Amino acid sequence: MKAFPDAAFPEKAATLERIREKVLDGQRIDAAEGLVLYECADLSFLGALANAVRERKHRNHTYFNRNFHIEPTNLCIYTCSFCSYSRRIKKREEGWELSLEEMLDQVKAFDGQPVTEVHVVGGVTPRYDLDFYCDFFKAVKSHRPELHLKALTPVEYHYIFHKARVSYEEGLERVRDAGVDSLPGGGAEIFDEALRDQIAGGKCTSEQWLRIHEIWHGMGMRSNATMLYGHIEQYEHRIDHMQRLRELQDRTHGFQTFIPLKFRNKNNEMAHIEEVSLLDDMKNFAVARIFLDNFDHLKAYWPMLGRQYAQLALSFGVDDIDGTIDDTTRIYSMAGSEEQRPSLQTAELIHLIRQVGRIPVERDSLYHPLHIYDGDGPEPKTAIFKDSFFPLPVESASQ
Ligand code: V47
Ligand code: SF4
Repeated sequence: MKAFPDAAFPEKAATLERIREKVLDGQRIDAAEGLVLYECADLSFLGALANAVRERKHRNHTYFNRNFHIEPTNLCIYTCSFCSYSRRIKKREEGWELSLEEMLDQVKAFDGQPVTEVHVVGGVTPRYDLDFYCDFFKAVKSHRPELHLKALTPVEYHYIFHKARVSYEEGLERVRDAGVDSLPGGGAEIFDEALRDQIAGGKCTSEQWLRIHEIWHGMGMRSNATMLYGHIEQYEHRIDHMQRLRELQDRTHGFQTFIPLKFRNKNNEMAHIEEVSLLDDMKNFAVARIFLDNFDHLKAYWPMLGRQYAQLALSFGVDDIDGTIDDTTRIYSMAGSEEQRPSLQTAELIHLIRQVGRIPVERDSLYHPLHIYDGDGPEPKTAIFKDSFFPLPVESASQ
């Protein structure tokens, strides 16, 4: 990646100073300035600026939740070259494809445990259609109505709506009525059309991904957004990706959190591409925090990054490290993550956050605080009253 030429040092310093003043003043930076941050700013500058933005929004609070995943199948009609998880339909014997009852059994396995969210994501297979998923969502809700259902990405929705010959609007209304509470951020990969074709050809386009989220937000619903980075893209593609998200967020305000996902290179067709360094990961979090001024939250997904790197990310703009997971996802262990059986007890998550001087806040899936662990002990200290159930105010959350 290009570095700023030495001869231009005074110009570089002046540009960075201008960006710093803008950001501290609460002004938005543009795409060219975002690129300058990637290309020229050193890590200490980025960390300090991103942390200032993060602390303005959330002070010292750091969010986590209690969740688990269901991955209904790893069979997939698509062949994304970064994917270590999917098995082609042709190699059916190497994959799994759960029945509705088996999926429901996975939900029931958490009966009596204080989880608040189930995240459903997997491959795209002809066996699962709109009716199948709606029946599953209804079954989950009738079994455990309060469990937040964060389910399926525009990749799956585009496919099942097309097959059912319904519009995005009608399809999304049907899944909402069946019980889906929010959409996870997956399937975004990288929006640049040429690159997307190269690494994720055939699945929903960038425009379709954004359109499905826009319609969902228009229904008053919330979703997340991801970006797969550290493969064949350049910094300008990352900025382009975040700019498209920022523009949509200006119109809808429906995204809750941005989750950069580091490309992991084991067991996939892109295994020859070296993974980016930890420094690039931290730089990426920081630039995202500074650039995406209209996103409330920035998440470091610890099963992908590893728990110590997730801790470090809390100094580079991150305010959320996702959840307990309980060893229910395979996507990252199959791609080479150090976290081979990702699972953390609530006490461990609290310890991870406290160890780096932050205050753990257990949240629900819409970022309402459930418990604030602002004492020293294992129990929450500040009580949250259910009848004043509101998110900690952004930009002025109290410590
Ligand atoms: O879209 C697949 C990524 C995503 C690899 O919304 C890979 O809270 C890196 O979106 N290296 C699915 N990444 C997971 C996802 C997600 C995860 C956690 C939280 C949320 C949320 C969403 O996983 C895919 C793809 O971008 N992925 N293979 C790989 N080898
Ligand atoms: Fe299928 Fe998703 Fe893997 Fe692509 S990333 S091959 S859509 S499971």
